[in-house]
Amino acid sequence: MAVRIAIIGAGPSGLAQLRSFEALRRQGLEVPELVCFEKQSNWGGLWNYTWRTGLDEYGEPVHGSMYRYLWSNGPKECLEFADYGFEEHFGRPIPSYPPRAVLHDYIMGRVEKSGVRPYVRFNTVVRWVEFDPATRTFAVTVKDLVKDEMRTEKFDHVVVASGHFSTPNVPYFEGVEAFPGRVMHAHDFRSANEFAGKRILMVGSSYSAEDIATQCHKYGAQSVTFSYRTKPMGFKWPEGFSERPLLQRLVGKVAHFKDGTTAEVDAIVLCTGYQHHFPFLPDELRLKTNNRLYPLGLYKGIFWETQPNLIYLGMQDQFYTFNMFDAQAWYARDVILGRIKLPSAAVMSEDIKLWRAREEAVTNPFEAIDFQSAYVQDLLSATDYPQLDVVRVGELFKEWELHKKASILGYRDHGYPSTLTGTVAPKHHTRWMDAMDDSLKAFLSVPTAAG
Ligand code: FAD
Ligand code: NA7
Repeated sequence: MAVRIAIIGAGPSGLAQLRSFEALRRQGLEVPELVCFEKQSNWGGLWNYTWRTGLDEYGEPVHGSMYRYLWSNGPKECLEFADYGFEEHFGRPIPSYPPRAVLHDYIMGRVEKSGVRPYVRFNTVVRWVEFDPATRTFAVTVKDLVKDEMRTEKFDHVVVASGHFSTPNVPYFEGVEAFPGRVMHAHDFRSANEFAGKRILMVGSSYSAEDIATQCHKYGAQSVTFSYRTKPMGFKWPEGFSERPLLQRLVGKVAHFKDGTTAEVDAIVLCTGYQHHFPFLPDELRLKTNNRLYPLGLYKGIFWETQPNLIYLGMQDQFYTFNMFDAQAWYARDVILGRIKLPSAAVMSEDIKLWRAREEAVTNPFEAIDFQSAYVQDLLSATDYPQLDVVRVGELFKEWELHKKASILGYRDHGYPSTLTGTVAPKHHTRWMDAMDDSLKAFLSVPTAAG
């Protein structure tokens, strides 16, 4: 019987896994049987924007956390696939910080051309996975949401590519239940328009807080008050922004902070991160971690230590995204095919400890970038994934950090060279702060002489 592989999720990570096998099939090699289960009606994962929040049309939790007017928060040159560049996809160089629809088009372009769509069973949610030590197979129970039918199938390997920025982490703050305005988590944020003219409190001090706040500012929010638990972000914020220590309680519309200061606010957005949430996995197979660069329990950040036929993709905190998922998927593919042999349990355990110690020694964002660059390079050096200049990508990430530090509203106006072609990205026709239309058409339109 052919080896069967279940892939859970058709976002960038799951698609990387499909693409990795397709690359071999194109070389005329035999590959295992692939079945990718995707609960949404289309692929793209978080990049497949949905207006829905809460539950979807089938009563399933909505996966999407992306919002309207979302623009890439890192240079596209840092996430470029080594086997499918932006210039190849768009037929010309494009600016470095595309809006969501443009990145979505790019991700989709590669898989549409690969012809892997028939492997994906859409509208099919994975409900449960169980490992049988006697047969060394996984029983995967899924629900076809359209037919409203459950069924169970056997697989030799399971690839968990279900993402980890979807199930919100929602802390409680005293008095929040009586707050007389909108309270939401970033997961449910869709449109900045509703906050025009409002005074917003953002709890959290990471990417979501920074990006949702600057976006609300762009679309007319009156003021933004951030509340941090560990440390402030420290960017040069525009007028009307302030950073305060942790929120202690709410009294009516007034927020009280740890330093004794207060602020009256009209709405609250909890930018307090996400949970690694796998309701379809039993305890002995389930990754339990916070959002970090090197979660424990995964050899090479991929293989479940106690049952390596269970594979996790994209579970790390992410500087690198699409090309890191590729690096992981190519490595996982080669292990599945026996091209790479996994070492003994003791060696795997030691290796995990070493990487974790390296991660724990990281003290600043530059070192964090170096750490993830080293991790990606380690994976790439073992497979035939096309040449990716990880050293250069790392340098670009550092330039990006400096550009953010210099101007949090202006960093997206910079252009960087592609590490594949060397072409420096052209400037966008409109500064990010003035670019209100985030459509693919507007982004790719050639500016008029007047424009
Ligand atoms: P996801 O994209 O989350 O895809 C997981 C897929 O699994 C989904 O399609 C989901 O429907 C499916 N799934 C989940 N559970 C099940 C189940 N039980 N059964 C079947 N299917 C299931 N990255 C960047 O590179 N640049 C950015 O600008 C950027 N911005 C971001 C902004 C936001 C608000 C967020 C939340 C993330 C952002 N990211 C960004 C990071 C993002 O994590 C990655 O770009 C990428 O989407 C991760 O891919 P993934 O396939 O691992 O997970
Ligand atoms: P992150 O990057 O995981 O950050 C979560 C933030 O939430 C971080 O600042 C945390 O503070 C904060 N947090 C978590 N729990 C609490 C509580 N209980 N109280 C106060 N603050 C809290 O998630 P993001 O959503 O910002 O980013 C996720 C992805 O979305 C990212 O890849 C982006 O590209 C888009 P801490 O620093 O731990 O004290």
